[in-house]
Amino acid sequence: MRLAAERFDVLVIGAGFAGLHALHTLRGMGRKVAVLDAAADVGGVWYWNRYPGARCDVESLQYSYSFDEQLEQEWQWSERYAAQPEILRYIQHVADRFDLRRDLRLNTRVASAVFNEAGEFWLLSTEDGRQFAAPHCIMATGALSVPRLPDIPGIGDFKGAIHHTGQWPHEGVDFSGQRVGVIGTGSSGIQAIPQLAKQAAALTVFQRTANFSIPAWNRQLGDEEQQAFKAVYREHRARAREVGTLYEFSDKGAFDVSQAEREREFERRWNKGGVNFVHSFNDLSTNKAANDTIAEFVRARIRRTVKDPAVAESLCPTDHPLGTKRICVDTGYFETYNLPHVRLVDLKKTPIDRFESHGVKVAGEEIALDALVCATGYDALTGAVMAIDIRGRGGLSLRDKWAQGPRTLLGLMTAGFPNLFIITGAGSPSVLVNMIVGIEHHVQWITDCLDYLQQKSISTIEASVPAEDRWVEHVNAAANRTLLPLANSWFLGANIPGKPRVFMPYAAKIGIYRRECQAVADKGYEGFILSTAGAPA
Ligand code: NA7
Repeated sequence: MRLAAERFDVLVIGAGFAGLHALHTLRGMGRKVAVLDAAADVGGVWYWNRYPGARCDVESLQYSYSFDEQLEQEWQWSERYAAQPEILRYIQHVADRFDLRRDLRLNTRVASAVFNEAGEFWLLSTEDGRQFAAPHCIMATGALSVPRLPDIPGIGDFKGAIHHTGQWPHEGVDFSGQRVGVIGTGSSGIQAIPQLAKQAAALTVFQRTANFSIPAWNRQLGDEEQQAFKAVYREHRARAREVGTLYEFSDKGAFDVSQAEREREFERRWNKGGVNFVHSFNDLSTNKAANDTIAEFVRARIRRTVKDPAVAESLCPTDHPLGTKRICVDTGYFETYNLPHVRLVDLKKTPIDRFESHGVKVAGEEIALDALVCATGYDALTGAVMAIDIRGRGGLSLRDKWAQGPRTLLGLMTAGFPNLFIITGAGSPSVLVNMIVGIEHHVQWITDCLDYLQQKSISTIEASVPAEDRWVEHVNAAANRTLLPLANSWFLGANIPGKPRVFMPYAAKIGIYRRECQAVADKGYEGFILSTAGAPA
């Protein structure tokens, strides 16, 4: 059979942290790889998310690759939490340092991926009509990479500029003198709002759900502090493989201590800043009464910070336990509402009637706007995988298979789709842990697996249905042991109308998950069907 397609050993879709690491590792194994990405450069979400204030909420020294000790030592981070331009520079540096660019196919959007059963290869077709073929395909498409615009009546009539935080113009946007509206108060909105308020003449925030946010207390990273961390980088990395991000984990429950002691602990951690706050006690994510204590601490902080009591009340989250929507980390978010030109519209009290050509109508009032920022989030975890028309055995469509929610084995593969691997997808810890730790683990597992297949002359590997069913149940059970399913969050797909409500990430510690993945591999990929060329699966 003659193929017009370019042929490779492995195709990787996505040139973010996951795709580049997969390329580097596979190249080291002597595989011929191409990495396809719709963007014009590497970086994944860090390529697209250029909104003012975009910053990682995992500390820089941890939000970085661990696979190369020299890279780890030589790269200098400037801040405790790196801003988007610095993270993008880092990943561009990695691409250059390891000469990865020659295997990238940028400006290449994959439209379909079809498994050819007779030839046992994946055939990828791009939107501009090119084709690529390889026996193995890795989805490094990101968990938060398909932006979602709100479907609000009349929004198409609005004549001002509309910008989604996840598709920000590369040249930046000057809002000076403008009346700006922001929809969305998740991580992106909470980071962008204080920055937008610095420029806009008037800023109106349209809030559907009030969110918990912890101050970052971001600062410059001193040389000494950085060197001290780097001196024991191996120990830090080993620990991160167990726990994801290095927080101060408590061995006490919230009610093991007196109320005064509890408050002191919250206070101490609040003053240090960041997500560490959420780990003040070991039962905050499982015991609602314990969670109420930390939630009330944050609400008291909001009331203390925001001068207008009615605005403060609207900003106090009351409809979900703290941490059940992704916790936000901010710089001056709540303080922004004390500025005279910043207004909060609480959509729970006054919903948007409709957009009009020059603004928006809310409970009969017209609010004039020159520009609108949509910080309205993503079709999380499954969006990017399902954006591609993926066909497995017998022409089975992944979109059909996942119509009632994603089904995977270990988050890494899905039954009926041989040799198709997913990095940090649904059914793996994914967005619940430091993404780079998750990515490095998945790349290791997948590349070890490819090595094994080659050694044993196995041509296809795929999840078996019973093992997949057991894993889906296991993932559900893990979520149900926590408070996580209590919020209408994107973890559950609740932000997308019509998306089935299934808790998608695996809520166990990454150390536990790693051992589960390793045990499967050690038992010759138990739960997977392995077959040799031509043999029926
Ligand atoms: P998120 O966390 O999904 O936040 C989106 C926000 O937009 C959230 O406040 C939503 O309210 C709001 N939203 C979405 N649609 C609407 C409509 N139609 N009307 C009003 N408000 C709406 O996305 P982010 O980009 O902030 O963060 C995503 C992750 O990226 C973040 O956790 C980091 O990991 C990086 P809702 O809560 O659904 O009521």
